[in-house]
Parts: sequence; structure tokens; C-alpha cells
Amino acid sequence: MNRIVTLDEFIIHRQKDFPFASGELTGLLRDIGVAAKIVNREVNKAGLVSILGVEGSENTHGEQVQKLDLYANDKLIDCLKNSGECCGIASEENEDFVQMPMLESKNSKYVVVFDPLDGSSNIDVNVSVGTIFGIYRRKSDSSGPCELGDFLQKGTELVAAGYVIYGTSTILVYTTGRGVNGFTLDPSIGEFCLSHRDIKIPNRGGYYSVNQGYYLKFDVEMRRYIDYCSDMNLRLRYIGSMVSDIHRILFQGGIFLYPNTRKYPQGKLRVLYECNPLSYVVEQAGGKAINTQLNRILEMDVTDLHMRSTIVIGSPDMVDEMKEFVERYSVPSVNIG
Ligand code: P6P
Repeated sequence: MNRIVTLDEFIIHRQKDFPFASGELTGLLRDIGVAAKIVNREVNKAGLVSILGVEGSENTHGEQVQKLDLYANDKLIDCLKNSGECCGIASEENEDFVQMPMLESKNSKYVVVFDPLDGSSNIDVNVSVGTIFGIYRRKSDSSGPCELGDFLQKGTELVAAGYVIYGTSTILVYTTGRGVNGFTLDPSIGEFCLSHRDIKIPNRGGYYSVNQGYYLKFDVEMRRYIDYCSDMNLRLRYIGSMVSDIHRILFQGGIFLYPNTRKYPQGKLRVLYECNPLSYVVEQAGGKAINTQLNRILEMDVTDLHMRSTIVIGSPDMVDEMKEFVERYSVPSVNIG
């Protein structure tokens, strides 16, 4: 039987990969692990306590906020604030970035972005949800407060990224640019334990993941590709929680698409705390992530904390195939002056 390797032990051991690491990144990853355990506890008993149901408020995107969204957001901020390892955070639930108190002892070098509870509309029906996070090195002077520019960085600048999926088991998956590893929470000891070492995405898989309900609203090249997936007898799996759909694809192969629709002409998913962190993980596992203009997600300029993008992400051979459909069938937009 393999020896149990906890997340903390793994992070500290891997710190040696970063010769100039001062332990701050290690501390940040551990803080996120603690927050995930706290959120997991509430997600798992959401049906038992009165934190279900719509908070009533709306978040910055005009979406009804579930109480668990707010709870997860608060816990992540609290955990990151306590250790002083980061100077600021940007969250789906906050219109602007949040300045962390400048603890005298630390001129923290990092900022953290996260979607505290992705797919939260699934909470009430006990379907998997997740937390997505990314860590950037700040660009502003570490002697002062963080600035907007610290967050508006390309995905290629990510120092670390990952997600937690609260499903049949709770799994934390992350990368620091040297491969992808997964840790399953063992409730009996309250530790995330290494369960999926050096994850590699299959070159192709038997699933495609898209909201088929929007089919008639997709551009022609997207409809042609979805028809092709169906002709190839791929199975459609779409949970409405990006973390869950990407997690399946990471392990079984496949492709996830969220193209532009009339409601979301730029695409629905947010670049900073959904597309970039998940694209970083998928690329580190050998996959690809582009937008429907065929640009690499991680190289997109981030011009707003909540900017949205289309995304096509998953097994490399399948993303390449989809690119061929766009090149073959896309109708150049006619400039009518
Ligand atoms: P739709 C959840 O709200 C989310 O941001 C992603 O997790 C998910 O993939 C997508 O939106 C679902 O959107 O329009 O298909 O309901």
C-alpha cells in the first residue's frame, strides 16, 4: 500500500522545485486547501442547514446569488487574509478587487483570483460544484497596496492554478507549471491526500460537453462541429458546472465548448477566474484551450476583472479537429461600413 502523501507534505516537498521560493506560495496553496475543507463541510451539509436557496441578492453579473456562494467567498477571503501571504484577491462575487491588510511582517508578492463556487445553480439539486483559483505574482511595488494591474495579467503569467470539485468525493487539482496533481479529501483525517499523480489528459475521448439547448443560436461552424461529434457517436455530457465538466475531460478525454450566443456574444465564461486557471491546468496536463477565434486562452489580454470569452478546451487532437471546422466553415463577418 502506497504511503499517504498529504497536500501539505507534497507542496512543501515540491517547494524545492523553486530555488528562490520563500515559502509564500507554499503558504498560499495551503491556505486554499484549508478554505476548501471549510467550504466542503458546508457544501456537504447544505441540504441540512438553512443556507440553501437564493440569497436574494444579485452578483456583479446580475445572477441570483446562492447563500453558499457568499459563504464560500467569505471563507476563501478569510483564509487568505489570515496568513497575509497575498496582497489582494479578485472574486466572481466582488465587483472590484479586495485589498488584503498589509501585515507588517510580509510584503506579500502574490494576488489570488477565484470563483468561489462555480456552478452554484446546481447546489439545490445536489449536483457537483467547484472552486476555481489562480495565483499571480504581483507587478506593483510590494511596499504598497495591490493595484488593478496586478490582476489584469495574461494566463501565461499564472504562477499556480487549480480547482476543487465537491462531488462524490472532494478533490483538489492544481499545477505550479510542473505538471498536474490531484488530492482527494479523506474526511477521516481531514487531509487532502495525493490520489492522482502527474495527470495527463488523453489525446482524445468519447465525450463532448456543450449546452445543446443553444444549438440553433450557435454560429454555423459550431453547429457543424457539434453535428460531427454526434456523427462520431461521441456522448454528450454537460453538467452546467464547468469544473465538473472539465474534471471529467481531464481524466477521460473529450472537449468542452462554450461558444458565443445571442445572450453572451463574447461567450459566458469569465477569463480571469474560470477560463485561465482551468486552461492552465488542462495545458499542463497536455491539453489545449482556445477561444472560437482560435486564439490561445492563456495569451488573451485581460482588460477587465470580469471579462468573458468563448472557450473550447480539452483533448489536444479534438481541439485541433474543432479548429479545422472553424477554418473550413466560418463565414467571415461582412463589414457593411
Ligand atoms: P449555461 C455556471 O454558472 C457556469 O459559469 C459554468 O460553471 C457552466 O459551465 C456554465 O456557467 C453553464 O452555463 O448557460 O449552460 O447554463
